[in-house]
This record gives sequence, structure tokens and C-alpha cells, in this order.
Amino acid sequence: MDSKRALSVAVEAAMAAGNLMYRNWRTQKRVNAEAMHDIKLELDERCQEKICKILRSVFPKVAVLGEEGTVGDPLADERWVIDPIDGTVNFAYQIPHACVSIALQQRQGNEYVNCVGVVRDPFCDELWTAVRGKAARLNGKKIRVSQRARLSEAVVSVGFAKYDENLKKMLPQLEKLAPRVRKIRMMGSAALDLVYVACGRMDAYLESGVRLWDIAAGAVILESAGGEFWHRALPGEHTYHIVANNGLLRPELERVNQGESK
Ligand code: LIP
Repeated sequence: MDSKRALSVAVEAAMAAGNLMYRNWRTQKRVNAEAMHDIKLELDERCQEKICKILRSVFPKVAVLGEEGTVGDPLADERWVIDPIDGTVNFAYQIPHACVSIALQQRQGNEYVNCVGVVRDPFCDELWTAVRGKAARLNGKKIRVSQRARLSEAVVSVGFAKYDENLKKMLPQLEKLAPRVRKIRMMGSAALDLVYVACGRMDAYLESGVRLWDIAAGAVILESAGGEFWHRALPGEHTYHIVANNGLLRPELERVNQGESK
């Protein structure tokens, strides 16, 4: 698939879904399902439908693997990976920190490579884009990760995914990390955490139990901005442990997590 065309249609789809989110920012949202640490909105589905319609109008045969369902063969050589609203709980509570995340993946052997990434935050009117091998951009301007090489200077985001076992896994890490960094942030959107590291607003982002559609677009944007997207698959479909950073901080993050004092 031509990356330039793929980027263009993904931007069109992200802008359209972002506009739908923004128009519904302060409305009462219809809840389809809720759990202790999660909410599913009717708008999640409507945004995904809007995105799929635009993507498949240009690439009718490319599969879509989305948080709200799959279209076509998700194991095909090429697939879109989409989170129509990343930060759904924020959005449900009218907290303006949520986004649309759209990635194009291409199969290489048994692995999938993130080739194109688009993240749209309609509340801040920000659009992050990247094509693998080219510069990452924010509203068209090139972006780079920070050069902060010490945790004591770093702003680090920690995500608590939807299930209690992830809380149990991440709380001890949070307790070790918090005294050693400038600030901890817990923002509620994996995709925005990744692109904030990509543009130097943050220096690292850690989460265990995050899903592929939350991170695929942000991953290629972060790597294209010079960052490191360290990740390990966990049991469970499309589930990962990630240590995303500016390319300088993972050794110290790992030492802290292993309890080694600096
Ligand atoms: C969210 C992620 C976030 C995670 C939440 C949730 P959603 O995705 O972006 O990092 O901590 O549990 O999974 O559900 O809002 O698309």
C-alpha cells in the first residue's frame, strides 16, 4: 500500500472521528457497558463506524482490527489498527484528554510492523503523524523526543489498565519510581502518553496490560521521533507491557524497578 495515500486517508478518518468527539464533549453520553475500571460508550462504536467507512472507501480490502470490533481478516498482510476513542473514561466524564488512534500495520514474517500512525486530539486541536522511516510531526512540524538523561529531571506517565491484576503489577513500580522522578503523571490515554513522549512533553510512559489498538499509532510516532518503544507481549490477545521512553531512560527505569538504588 502506498504510505502517502494511507497517511492521507488515516488523517481524514481521524479528523472526522475527532470532530464527532468534540461535538459530543459536553453531551450526556450513552453507556453501552461499564466495569470497575472501564466504560464502553455508544460513541466508541459510532466513531469506529465513521473511521471504517472512510478507510474502506479508499482501501476496501484492507482489514480493520479495532477496539470495537474487526472487519475482514485481522491476520492479513496489511491491517488498520484503530482505537476510535482512546481515553474513553476521560471522555465519558467530560475530561478533555482523549484522542483517535489509527495505525497501519504490515506483516513481516510472523510479526506486524507499525508503518503509519495518526493520533488526533480534537480538544487541543493537535494531530500527530508518522510514516516509518520519515520524521514524526505535530500539526505538520517535525518533533523529537527530549534529551533528559536523568530520572530526576523526568516527567514519567504511568498507566493503570482496566484489570485489577495490572493495578497490582504497576502499584509497586509506581511506589519505587515516584520519589526518583521530577513528576509522575497518570493521564488515562495510552496514545496521548506515547505522542507526548514523542514531542518531549514527557520523558517516559509505562503500562502493563495495555492493548494493541491503544499503542500501535503512538509507537510508530514515538520511534520516528527518536524514542524507544520497548514492549513485551503478555498473556491475552493483543496485550502488552510497555516501557516507552526518549531512548535514554530505560536502563535507569529498570534499575529503579529492580530495587537498585541509584
Ligand atoms: C485506555 C488506555 C489507557 C489505559 C486504560 C484504557 P481506552 O484505553 O489508553 O492507557 O490505562 O485502562 O485501556 O479503553 O480508553 O481506549
